[in-house]
Amino acid sequence: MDPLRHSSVLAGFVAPSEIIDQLAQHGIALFHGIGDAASLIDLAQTLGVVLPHPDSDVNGVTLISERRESAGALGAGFTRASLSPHTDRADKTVPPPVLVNLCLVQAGSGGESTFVDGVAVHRFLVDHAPEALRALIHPKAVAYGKTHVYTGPVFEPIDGGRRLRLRIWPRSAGRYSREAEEALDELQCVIAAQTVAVRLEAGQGYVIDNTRWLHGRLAYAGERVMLRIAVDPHRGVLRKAGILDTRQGVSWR
Ligand SMILES: O=C(O)CCC(=O)C(=O)O
Ligand SMILES: [Fe+2]
Repeated sequence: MDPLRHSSVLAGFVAPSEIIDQLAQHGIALFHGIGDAASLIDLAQTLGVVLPHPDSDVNGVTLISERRESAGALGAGFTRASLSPHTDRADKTVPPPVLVNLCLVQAGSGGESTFVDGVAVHRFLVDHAPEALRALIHPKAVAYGKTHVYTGPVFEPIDGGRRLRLRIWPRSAGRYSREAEEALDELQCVIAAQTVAVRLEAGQGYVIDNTRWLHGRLAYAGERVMLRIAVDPHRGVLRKAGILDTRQGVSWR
């Protein structure tokens, strides 16, 4: 699928009141008009229940800026390096269904946010690399995590195959089956081809269905501050936006 298919949704920033409709159509919404953490919390609470995160403050807000110089084993979180498109907390039994990210300070150069529609990646693999997809859908395709290890598929078809749950982490953070390892080159090519970069300015941000869309950022120079809140959406929002109802492990449909 042509990544430009999403160019309209990824080119336009909507008001916070329009986010749920955008999510319903695309599984992603870029927004503008949020100036601080308190307003971001308000927005997150209209969408659902704020989820705690090991890196967040007591309100569930994680401040993303340069905290260390070099990338650790898990990639480039909290550095100025690029972060490849990924699923947040892919090692969890239930990764956060929705992410709300706001740009507070944009870098002088670089720092663009990157997005990849997992549905488009999946469709491409179905059409052009079915064997790679088979390996990635296998119940033992990948193991992520150190203490609570997730072992399972990278692409998880659910709801009778009509919906997908993605779990994609930086390559070095997973241990893969031999077949899945072989499929990763193909997967990374497709992800690269489908990646769209968007420069957010202060006060702009995005809401994504973390089970469908991958997100990342390009490397940057200078100061840059993002805020992130993970959300378990209210049922009404799930229904309207078509996001997976992870509380039951299946979608609402
Ligand atoms: O810096 C960003 O824009 C996103 C960071 C991110 O996705 C993460 O740390 O998981
Ligand atoms: Fe992330």
